[in-house]
Amino acid sequence: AGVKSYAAVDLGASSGRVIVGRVGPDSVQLSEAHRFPNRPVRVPEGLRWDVLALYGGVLDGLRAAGRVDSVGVDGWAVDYGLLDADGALLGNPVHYRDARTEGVAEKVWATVPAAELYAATGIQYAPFNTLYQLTAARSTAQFARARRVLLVPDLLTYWLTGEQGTELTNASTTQLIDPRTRDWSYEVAGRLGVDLGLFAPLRQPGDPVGTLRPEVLAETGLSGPVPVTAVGSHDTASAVAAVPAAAGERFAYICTGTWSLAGLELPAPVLTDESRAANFTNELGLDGTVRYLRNIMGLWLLQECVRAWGEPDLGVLLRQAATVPTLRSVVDAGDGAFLAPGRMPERIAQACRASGQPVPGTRAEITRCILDSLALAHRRAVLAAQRLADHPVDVVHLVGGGTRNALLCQLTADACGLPVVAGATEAAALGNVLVQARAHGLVGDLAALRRLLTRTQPLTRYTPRGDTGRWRAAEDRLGTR
Ligand code: ADP
Ligand code: LRH
Repeated sequence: AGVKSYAAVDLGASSGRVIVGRVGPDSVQLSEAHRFPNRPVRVPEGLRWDVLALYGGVLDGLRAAGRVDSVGVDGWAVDYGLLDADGALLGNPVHYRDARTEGVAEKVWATVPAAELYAATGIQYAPFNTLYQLTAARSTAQFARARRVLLVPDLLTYWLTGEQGTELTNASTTQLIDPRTRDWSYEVAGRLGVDLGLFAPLRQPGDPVGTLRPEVLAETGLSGPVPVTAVGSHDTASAVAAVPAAAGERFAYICTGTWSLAGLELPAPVLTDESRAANFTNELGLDGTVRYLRNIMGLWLLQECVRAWGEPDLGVLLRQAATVPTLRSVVDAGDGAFLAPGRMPERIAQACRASGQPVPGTRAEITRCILDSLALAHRRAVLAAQRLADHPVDVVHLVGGGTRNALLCQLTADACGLPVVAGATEAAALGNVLVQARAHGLVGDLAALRRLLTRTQPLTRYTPRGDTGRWRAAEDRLGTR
């Protein structure tokens, strides 16, 4: 009794999924209705998302999910589709790993210096921030016809409901939002000639969006009305909402999937120049919180190697990697040089050679190098965030697909010298579901939501082993300390 069902559409860079969450006063249960690959496609004009295939996957997922009380959509950040005056999509959304933004930031900084941009938006430099993508797009014929910009989760929400909006947590990744006012940065947009009228009005997680269109009901076999609710539509915002932190716990989090997003939840942004130099970002979270974090290349490094090797079994690979000695060689997993797809094993070997370390030869050695490097980057980010925000922590929460990698969890505990609590694996979907449940009156504030998680979610604890001195020495080897 009192149990309701919510469908979370969660679009990750490596797969999309529709997950049904059943939420009661003292229970949360997730079940996967459908998972589908998210395969970018390279066409002559560059790297594109196959957004129609993703939408097809969403419809299949809703059909498999069956009757639900509401639907919410989250996905990866920064990317968008352009609509013409009729509301029709103008071409496939450009992938954030596409090369079109090379050298664009420097042009933007000639008008608004990087330091001013950071002070105004709190967003770290990444070549793919929406601001730089829009700047790169400006001279194209496609952009000339564009009347609307919809971020990817907002685009799918539009197709499901016919309603257009710009959800705030994901809007913060455009680098056009002021994290203090949590509204558009009219000044930055004005100075850079960005037409904010291209964006649909802002909406907040928990806002009602509308209902599934009749055509969507017909295609999925659902009977209406089915409400659609805005969630933290940035997948990382939803994932951080689902960090199972205990009341009063001083915690850092790391969302480990295609990316590792490592940092803190803060009540206010940190906009100092030191923070900018350390490349920390201030993305917006639920209920007035700030996600103060650093982007680390993440399991992308491993995904790309596995792809290059013809998709060998991941479990076997990780077991072999566990037998390779720790910290033989490490690369800087924060290095933007690893952003583009292709030839990853060679690029990793080359980085080890260039820094005078043993060159990993076997697949197991390369895998181990990646996991050690990720753990080391996690350590750097967790230490730096505490210092820059003057916010000490006692525990690190790991969430996302990487929690299924026990070696990575243990190495992260070892490197940070802190206990690691791993879970939930599908954190973004969980946060998505719980924000919908909350909008429908089933859960209280963020703290209540997390209390529910600590009581109901399976968590695994990792205790740090040995001496963090070895990890400090590895940082020195890389020159990244
Ligand atoms: P995203 O949301 O960015 O698509 P996920 O959070 O789904 O990413 O995480 C995907 C990653 O999780 C994969 O790259 C892989 O390294 C890891 N992973 C998935 N399944 C397993 C598994 N069975 N064992 C170890 N690692 C896994
Ligand atoms: C993770 C993520 C991350 C962004 C990146 C583009 O899926 O949303 O938070 O920085 O994709």
